[in-house]
Amino acid sequence: MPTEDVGSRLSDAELRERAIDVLVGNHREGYTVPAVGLYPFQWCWDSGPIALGWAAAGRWNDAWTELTRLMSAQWPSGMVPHIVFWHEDNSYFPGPEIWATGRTPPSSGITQPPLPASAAARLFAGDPDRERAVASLRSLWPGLMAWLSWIERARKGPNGANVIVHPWESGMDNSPSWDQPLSVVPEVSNEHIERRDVATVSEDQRPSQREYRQYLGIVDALRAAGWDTERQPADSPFAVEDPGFTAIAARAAADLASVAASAGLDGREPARLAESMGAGLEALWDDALGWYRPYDILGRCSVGRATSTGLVAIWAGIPDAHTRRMMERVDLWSHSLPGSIPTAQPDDPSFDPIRYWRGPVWVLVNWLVADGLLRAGFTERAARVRTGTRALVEQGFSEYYDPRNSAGIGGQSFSWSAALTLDWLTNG
Ligand code: 9WN
Repeated sequence: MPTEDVGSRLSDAELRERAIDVLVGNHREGYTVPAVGLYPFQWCWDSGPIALGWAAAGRWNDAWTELTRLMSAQWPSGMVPHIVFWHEDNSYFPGPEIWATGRTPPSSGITQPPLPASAAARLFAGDPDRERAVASLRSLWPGLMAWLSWIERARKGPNGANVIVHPWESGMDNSPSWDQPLSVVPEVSNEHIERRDVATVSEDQRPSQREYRQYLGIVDALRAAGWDTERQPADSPFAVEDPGFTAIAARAAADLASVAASAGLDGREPARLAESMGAGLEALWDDALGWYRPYDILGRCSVGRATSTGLVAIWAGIPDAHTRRMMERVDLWSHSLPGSIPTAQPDDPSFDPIRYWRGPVWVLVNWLVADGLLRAGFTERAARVRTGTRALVEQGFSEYYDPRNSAGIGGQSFSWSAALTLDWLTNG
């Protein structure tokens, strides 16, 4: 992200200062909220990028603490919840009383992609204090491994890819990829739901009311089944093998395997998991479409078109031919949509340039794709994604951006947009 990029208005130092201000503003005791007001708790996969942001800011203790705090909410099965309700705050719905998981600390009862495991490996490799690095990784290791083993054990689908039991588990909540499996999900039984998100963000940028009622319908079903994290794919009316989740799990396992030996740990089990999850991911490749597609277990078919959940497979390390085919399609999109990578296919009827995961550009998706491209040697393409992302974040660290005009929309002062900018500014 060099300063001389065409269209750059802010210097690296100014951008850096602004990004640190966002993280500082969102920092709580030992963890960082994604956005004040909109998301007032600790979110699972957000903690990964946020930890990298603290490290890039030179605040290594905060970086490690972000991860240890999250992992301290892990369930006995190994599942790491997608939200940890560290304190009371009624500005978010559904809160702990709806989840009613009976856990201390109160948490949701579903997970999110295990990006924090990759963050732990990155912190370990970069921390200048080697003693702290070894001690921190060694103390996180059993929990991280238990999480990945639980994913392999309790969330392996018929194709060998990883199963999500709620769209929230993908992190890409209202992606058009979930439309078909969600179409048969019953809505929540009670009449009234108290959405708070629309108090902060315009309704046309958020999931629809019907989707929300179905999200809560799934929560109802899982709660009624007693939050048994060993059998959620059977308990949920929504069970889908997700390429994005699988890619992040496979890369997490590979990242842990790659640092194990230097911390005196055994890398054989994470290496085995990486191979198994990577094979599951490849099983989701759709050669006719030229994209990775989710598989709906209940409907017994592949679903969705070209969306971000298939594209982030690049982060895992995939065959070059698959990367090339997906990026050729992305190139076509960028003729009409200059604001970098939209999260859904622009010529699909489901595309909506401002509605959350149905079109807008997200910094995390760009970061995952750019990193995967760089590691696979697609240097020029990776640089293009970064340059496009810089132009966006210079306007402010929004939750997402309209790909037609690059306007920052959704929540503002959003943690991972700031954190990943810091990571790019610091680590190139
Ligand atoms: C539900 C916190 C989270 C992200 C998700 C994003 C959004 C929550 C919501 O915010 O989801 O988990 O209430 O919409 O979709 O990726 O982790 O930033």
